[in-house]
Amino acid sequence: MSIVTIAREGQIAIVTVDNPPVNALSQALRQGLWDAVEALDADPEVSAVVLTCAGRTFIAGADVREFGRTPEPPHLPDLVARIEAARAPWIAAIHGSALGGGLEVALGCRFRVAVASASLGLPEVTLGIIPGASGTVRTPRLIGVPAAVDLITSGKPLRAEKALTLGLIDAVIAGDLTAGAVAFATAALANPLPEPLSTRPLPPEPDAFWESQTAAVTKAAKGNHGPLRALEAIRKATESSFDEAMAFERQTFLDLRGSDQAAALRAVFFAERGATRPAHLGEAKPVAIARMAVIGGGTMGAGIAAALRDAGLPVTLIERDAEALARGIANIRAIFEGGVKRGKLSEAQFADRLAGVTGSTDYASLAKTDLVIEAVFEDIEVKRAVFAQLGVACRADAVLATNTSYLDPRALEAEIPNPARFIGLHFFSPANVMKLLEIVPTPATSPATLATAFALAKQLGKVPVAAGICEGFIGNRILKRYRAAAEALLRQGVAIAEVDAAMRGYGFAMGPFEAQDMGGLDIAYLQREGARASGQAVAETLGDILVRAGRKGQKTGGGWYDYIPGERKPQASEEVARLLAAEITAARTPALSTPLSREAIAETLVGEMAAEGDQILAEGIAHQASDIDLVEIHGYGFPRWRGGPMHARDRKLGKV
Ligand code: 3H9
Repeated sequence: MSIVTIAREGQIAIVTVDNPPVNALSQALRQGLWDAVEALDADPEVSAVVLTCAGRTFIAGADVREFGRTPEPPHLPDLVARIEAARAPWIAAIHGSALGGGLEVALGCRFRVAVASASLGLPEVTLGIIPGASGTVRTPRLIGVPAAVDLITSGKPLRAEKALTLGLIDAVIAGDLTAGAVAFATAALANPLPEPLSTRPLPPEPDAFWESQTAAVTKAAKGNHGPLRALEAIRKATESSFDEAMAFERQTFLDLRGSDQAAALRAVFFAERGATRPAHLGEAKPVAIARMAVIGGGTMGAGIAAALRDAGLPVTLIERDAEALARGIANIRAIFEGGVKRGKLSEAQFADRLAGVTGSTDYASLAKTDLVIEAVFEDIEVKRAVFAQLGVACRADAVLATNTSYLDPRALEAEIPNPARFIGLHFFSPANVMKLLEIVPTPATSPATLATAFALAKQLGKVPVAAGICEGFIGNRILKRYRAAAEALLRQGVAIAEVDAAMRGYGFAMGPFEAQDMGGLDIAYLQREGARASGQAVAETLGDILVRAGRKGQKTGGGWYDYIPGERKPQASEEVARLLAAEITAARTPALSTPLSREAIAETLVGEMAAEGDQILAEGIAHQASDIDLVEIHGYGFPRWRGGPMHARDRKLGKV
């Protein structure tokens, strides 16, 4: 069947695109649409054309899989211009998403209508590029420069109502979209047609506008170069002719398409889409989950409960006594209150979130629960006791999960009958915000339980990654190596602040030492001490010296840095220099003969992360390199536009 078909309703032609899964603008689709314009132009009976799409969405954009190849005609900018120049006006009828090239096709149409649930946007900057088919040139002519700047440089889609307010669409259609669009077209034909966007004027903005926008966009982009280049293209559109602006946009688009950032962001795009249904799941089907419970209402448990409620799942919180339960419920409430304060939740949504939380101190209340997530104190005996109780209280087929970040989950499954339904679900704090979910099956975990964990992740909007069992799973194991490598640099004479500045320069929000100061040095210290107490040989770290001197981070007024009370700005610490002097000058590691550049520091540390990743892959702890990249990006603040440590290293080596 053809991917573009034409039907007629009186004088109105209906062009339907059917190119699953998301009607992306492959060469074949561009050609199909081009041919449709030509055919309809040649038909004098046609007075308007409704462009609609089959399946779950309108055109979701250019076909990203074609970005690695030489572009083939008809090129998208030409197609958009061809639609705009068509003899009879085209009307885009939008459902699902009109994104990137999809919205640009709609901008070539004389009118745009959409159902209320539709979203419209130009997300190109999230792929390291800019709109390449007139997005930066036609959009400001339609909705004005400030709104176009917001839409294009943020890459965030808008819902139909907002799009209507801005003038991006002409009507929101209730009921059947095609019928509504045909009715809209019939009514529109009774009036003079609006001018095509390419011939509408676009007055320039003052320099001060561009200066303030440049500052704001640079700050928000955090190293991603797409938004700033998009801003330049929009400015060009206001200061030169339509054709000159189109040429500038096209050139910028083509330059960026082959850039390292675009390659990285594309790799992450596909890795994320593959993550929710990885090949290793095979044909296994998830079990249905309706009733959920969380054990433990501390920071982690409350965050998990909030994440479940955000996804609309009812949750029971279990605590050991009434007082702890009240604290746990208060923790959950505080998360939702924060949502209201930041304008993310309405009062009604707040009430609904809380209404779906039930508290109990009695495990017997879990008799009908389908999935339980344990999030109590990270102590094997405490957790064992919880699973012993869950084993008695829950149905034999209820999925039982632990949120442990370091402990061996096999030690916990021994407590329950039928360990096939046991699994590790490692959330990251704050669990209602962080996207990463490490899913840790044991050898006993059944395929259905594993599939259920992935289905839950999708429902929660998380990025799931399967991890094998080892200390720290994927993420914390790499973190340990990263921190050790950062300490090794200090021993070679690199300054603490220099390492942090290098990693900020690379794109992290914080360097390894300032991040430890914020989170507290004592957690990792206690883990090392625990391992030492159990007879393991754990090397002494520089962090151990600081914790023993009472320097646990910001909360104790100092860690790797000093802090002025009430402030978060790190200050170089003479005490730290004194405490570490002996270690650093002990010349266990030869000092560097020439200082390392910040680029070299970052490359060293990212190389160490990737080397640990190689080891993790070799041991079968991760299924694929892109999973490791997703862990780092979504759990540890690795800059997305670098693609993760594995991608960044491989790109440097010319392998990807
Ligand atoms: C652009 O348009 C540039 C132009 O300005 C200039 C050109 C000159 N291409 O996300 P899902 C696949 S840049 C190819 O799970 P959902 C995806 O890999 C583009 N494939 O579905 C997956 O494949 P598989 C601007 C694509 O319902 C399947 O479709 N557009 C593309 O949760 C389902 O995807 C964007 O950035 C694509 N463009 O969400 C939009 N998009 O099944 C990107 C998706 O084999 N797309 N696939 O794994 C999205 O945001 C979401 O896919 C969407 C649907 C919201 C549309």
